[in-house]
Amino acid sequence: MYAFRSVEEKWQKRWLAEHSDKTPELSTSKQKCYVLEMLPYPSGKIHMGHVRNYCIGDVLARFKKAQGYKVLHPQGWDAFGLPAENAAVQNGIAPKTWTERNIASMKDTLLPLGLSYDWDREIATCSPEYYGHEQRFFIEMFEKGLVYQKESWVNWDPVDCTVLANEQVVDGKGWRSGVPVVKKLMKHWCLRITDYAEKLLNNLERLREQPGIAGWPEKVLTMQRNWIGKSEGALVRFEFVDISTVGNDYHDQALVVFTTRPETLFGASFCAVACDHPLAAACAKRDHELEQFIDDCRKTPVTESALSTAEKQGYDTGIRVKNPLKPDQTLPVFVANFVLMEYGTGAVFGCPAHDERDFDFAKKYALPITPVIEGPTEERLPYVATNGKMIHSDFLNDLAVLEARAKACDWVEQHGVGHRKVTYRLRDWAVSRQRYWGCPIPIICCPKCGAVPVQIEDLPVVLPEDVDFNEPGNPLERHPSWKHTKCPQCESEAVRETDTLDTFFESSWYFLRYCCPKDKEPLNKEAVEKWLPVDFYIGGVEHAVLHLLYARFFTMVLKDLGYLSFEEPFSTLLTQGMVCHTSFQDEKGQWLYPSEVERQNDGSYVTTDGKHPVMAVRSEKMSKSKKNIIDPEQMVKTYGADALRIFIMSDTPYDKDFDWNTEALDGSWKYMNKLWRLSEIWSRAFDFSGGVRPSYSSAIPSEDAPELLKTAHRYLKKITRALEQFAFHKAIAFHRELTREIENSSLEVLPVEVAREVAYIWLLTIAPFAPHFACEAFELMFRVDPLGFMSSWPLLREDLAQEESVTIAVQVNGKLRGTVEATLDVDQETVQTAALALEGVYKFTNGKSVKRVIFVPNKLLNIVVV
Ligand code: ANZ
Ligand code: ZN
Repeated sequence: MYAFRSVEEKWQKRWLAEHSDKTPELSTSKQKCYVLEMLPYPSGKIHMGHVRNYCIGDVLARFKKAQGYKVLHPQGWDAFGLPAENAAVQNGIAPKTWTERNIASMKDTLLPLGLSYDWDREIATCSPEYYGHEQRFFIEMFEKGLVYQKESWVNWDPVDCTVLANEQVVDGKGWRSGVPVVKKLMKHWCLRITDYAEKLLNNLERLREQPGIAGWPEKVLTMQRNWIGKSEGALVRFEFVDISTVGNDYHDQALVVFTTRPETLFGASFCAVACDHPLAAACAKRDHELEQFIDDCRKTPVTESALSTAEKQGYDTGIRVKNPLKPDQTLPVFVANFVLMEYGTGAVFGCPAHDERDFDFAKKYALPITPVIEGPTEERLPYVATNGKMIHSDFLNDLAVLEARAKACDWVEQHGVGHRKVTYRLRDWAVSRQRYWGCPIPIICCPKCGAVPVQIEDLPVVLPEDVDFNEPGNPLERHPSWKHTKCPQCESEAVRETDTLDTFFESSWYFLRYCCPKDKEPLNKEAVEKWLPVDFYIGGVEHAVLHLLYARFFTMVLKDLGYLSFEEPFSTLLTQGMVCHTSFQDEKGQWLYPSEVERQNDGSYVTTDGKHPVMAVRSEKMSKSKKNIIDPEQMVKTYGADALRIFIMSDTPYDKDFDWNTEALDGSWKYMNKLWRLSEIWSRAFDFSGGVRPSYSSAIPSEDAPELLKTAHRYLKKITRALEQFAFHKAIAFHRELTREIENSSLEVLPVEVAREVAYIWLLTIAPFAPHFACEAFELMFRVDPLGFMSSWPLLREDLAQEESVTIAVQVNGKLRGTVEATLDVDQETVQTAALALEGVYKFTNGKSVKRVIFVPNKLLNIVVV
């Protein structure tokens, strides 16, 4: 039996003691490879999702290192955040102590996995040595006008007592607390991410796949694009019919709306403003009922997705405006709950015939519905498509929609009633949190000078440790001395800002700090320029907009502040799928841990004491609440790290959801045993002491090469290609095939030189997945210290790797039209693609539709067309 416990411990000790994973010096950025997994929040325990994430990163890091790249592969802790504070409230442990304890225990479960991190570069974002630098960035952004303070309605989480970014509101509920969010007026600090909207959008093009760079998944690019939400349209002025009805509290002669459909102006039948619009506020002063209506609106959720499903509500202010294109038409102005203050101008005109929402609204409030686009006759209203020609629209009549749009824009511009305008859905980033366990915002509020940044030499503004959590709210507010200080400008008594930064601030630049984790300066430009961009960034798709957009924005800002010279921090993004497991419930609907459940012969489940039936509910993402979790620590103890690593990378492509199955893990454990047995047999059969690296049998011409040598090179080629395409599951499947071939070959006839080469390939191709085993077996077979050899990849002899080839006849409707050369056992898809590209075949299939394809493996492909 393979003694994985002692083997894994032995090599982990040596790797640590000898700093095997120390980052090499980089003289140029040639042949560098920066592999990074998203840094974890130190919740206390590693879960299987982490394991999957880190295994992907580790296999890539080890593979690239073996290929001769200089690899940076760091790890750290996203250590600020609410749970630490909650623990302080519930258990009386100081957030710092709680966090440090969790980091220590998580590291204890990470180390046994044999991950090749350079721990010398470890970062914990809650240490002043880290966050002091971001306070400096904050000040520099403040000085550049990228930071401002604003009073506005915010999303307030009543349980966590904190402001949430729009992104942190999911279906109208706080992303952590899960309770409905309310609106609250508050002063807070914002970052002008909207200044970078255009660049954030345009650069997405560069993140697409390019030769040699896999790029970002299309779905993530789309999510970012939608999040930025660029809309091209126009601002249009609607003059008030009677300015005296508006009163003195509103200072414009007109209501300005944003529209993407100015061509529909002739179909306008009302205008509407958001409940926070100044016009609404002005009217509410004189109209108590409206005031009540506005109050009710504020209680309803503020996100767009929540609004799109909420019942449309409006209140007629009594104010009338003129349609600029049709001056005798007057339109009522409503306050409506579906208009967002933060988008466009917070005011719209409604065209019910061509917009769902406006249509519903018009029906409800009995407003006219005038079609201005003639769609296909069978189309009913509202007709939202844009094909068709304009009707009932004066000078726009008979034009196509897009032509009419341009003409309407020209018209409003020429008549001084509006102009073209681009709007973004993206909002500025509200970074203030009324929380203790975060990076203090380095601002001092002076009664004379206002908000004044802390002097750079006074940084870091250190979070005090002597705080109490016996009352709700922010303990920094109540601290007896911390916030009292002097104004750096006029020396008056002043107070510190007690808000701390959103924790996304820390994760927006940590990947840069890994290049120079101990530097006195925030960033060492030379080091950062050499290592960045991150070549492979690996994490969950749940970060597609939040973290990844902020990190891109931060990089652009740091470029503009002179810290670096590139804009995009991550070249290739790998988003891993979730780790799922069956969830179990007993008769009473209580969730049960998999360890409390036993499977019976007939496939049904009972509790382990056999007394109660159990229902297997479904396979879903492992989560504490459903108890469908498997503890990685336990799995490593029972099966070993290598078996777990191989298992979690097997069968399922890395970006697809993975179904946990402990029996299959047992299969990986058996594979480890098989590998070990084979190593022992070989070490007895051959004496490789004459040298380690194979001489690459240059002496053996390919005709004379033994079959097993050819097989080994064939698999080396396949495994290398699979790894390069992140098809980790295929790489493992190929290795299993290679092992089978080796088992089935007779050792007596194998010359030692050939055996050496086969063994070398066999061990090194599994090493990224099972590094402990690879070291142990290498030592056993080659009788040398393996450490130096683990960072090498076997040299491929192309001539030996040639697959046996076949000629496949290609027919169209049964007539021979060409042939395709391919490797033995090639799949149908490959042949078909090649066949359809043949000129002789194209001639007979072009313009026809393929009815059926008949494929006889290794022989024939017949395409039937009509
Ligand atoms: C008139 C119109 C007629 C519109 C029509 C649509 C269809 P996107 O494309 O998502 O940018 N709008 C503008 N500001 C708004 C706000 N603050 N809150 C809610 N809705 C707002 O959407 C732009 C359209 O959304 C604009 O074009 C406006 O309605 C509405 F047949 O103007 B439209
Ligand atoms: Zn002052």
